[in-house]
Amino acid sequence: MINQIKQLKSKALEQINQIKNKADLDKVWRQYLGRQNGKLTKLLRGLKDLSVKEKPKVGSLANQVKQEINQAIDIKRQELFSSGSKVKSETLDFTLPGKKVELGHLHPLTQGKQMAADIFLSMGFEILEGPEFETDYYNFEALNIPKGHPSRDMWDTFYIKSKKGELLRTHTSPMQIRVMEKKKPPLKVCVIGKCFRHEATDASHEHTFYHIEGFVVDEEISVANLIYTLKTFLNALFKTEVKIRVRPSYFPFTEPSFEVDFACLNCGGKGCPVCSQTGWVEILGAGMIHPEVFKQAGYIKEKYTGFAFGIGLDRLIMMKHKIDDIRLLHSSDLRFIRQF
Ligand code: FA5
Repeated sequence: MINQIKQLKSKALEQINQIKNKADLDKVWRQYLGRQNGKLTKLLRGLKDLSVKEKPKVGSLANQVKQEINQAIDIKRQELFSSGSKVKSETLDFTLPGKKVELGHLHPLTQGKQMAADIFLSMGFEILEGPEFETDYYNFEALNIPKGHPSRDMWDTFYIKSKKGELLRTHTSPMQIRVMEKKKPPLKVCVIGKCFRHEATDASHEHTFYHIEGFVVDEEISVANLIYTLKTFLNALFKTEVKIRVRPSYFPFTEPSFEVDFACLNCGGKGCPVCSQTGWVEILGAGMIHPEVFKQAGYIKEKYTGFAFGIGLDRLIMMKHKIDDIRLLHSSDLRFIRQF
């Protein structure tokens, strides 16, 4: 039996050596080591009939040969599939066309940010961004919104448990104080940045959105300057005379305060989910800067006047592109984004 095993080994190794393709390699493996009819497998099955003395000797030789055949097959397989292989089925066709690399483009909100910045720059504004991670002081207190003030509910946000009471800013208005603390008038500032709110989202409300804050501080600034600035900006952005309406409103940091609505371009004023069936979409809050805000910033009493506004950029972009749900803007859905 020992001779039989040795002969089988040399035959198998010789066969493996001459193999040129994978199919033959599999065939040889089945021929010698196959579970049913493999030649070596069958020999191993006969071990049980040997004497107790012969069994260990023959058994260990047979196992050693099995390993050697397996090893030779593995080496051959690597040889056949390595880069230098001449196997026809595995060669590369370098004449095939390559994979097309798609060019991306800026997200509609980024395009909107850049357009807004360009327009305000052309009107002589300085463009800033400000921190998204704010303190309670700048987001509320310094803007005449003390603890317990009912308007805090409207600007509810995401709070961080810390001694300073940090939070994700609900608007860009904190930048009014931050800038005024550092600079004296005349000021002409535009802040474009992300805001966050603890919001039940719907077609026109998101928990994360952008504000364009503008403020001008000097002597003798009036509501007329505010309305003119807003109309000039909106006409430039939409490249046409836009229809807006100005309503009296309330903000603790402006007096008087206004809200400005846009005639809904999604439904043409007929009523839809975007405009809550009213035909109008609120796009910004504005007003004359409250004396209390000037006081917090350390400005001389009654020397300066100024206006401020906070525009919802996402809603502007919705109007510009007739987008019927604000949530699409942050959805990362390429089918949506590729349209712009
Ligand atoms: C403010 O945040 C004030 N800071 C605006 C302001 C600035 C007033 C300066 C006076 C002076 P308001 O909460 O209304 O105001 O938000 C301003 C605009 O942001 C809204 O008119 C709307 O266009 C947009 N906006 C508000 N909440 C959301 C929301 N959840 N999702 C999308 N846009 C929103």
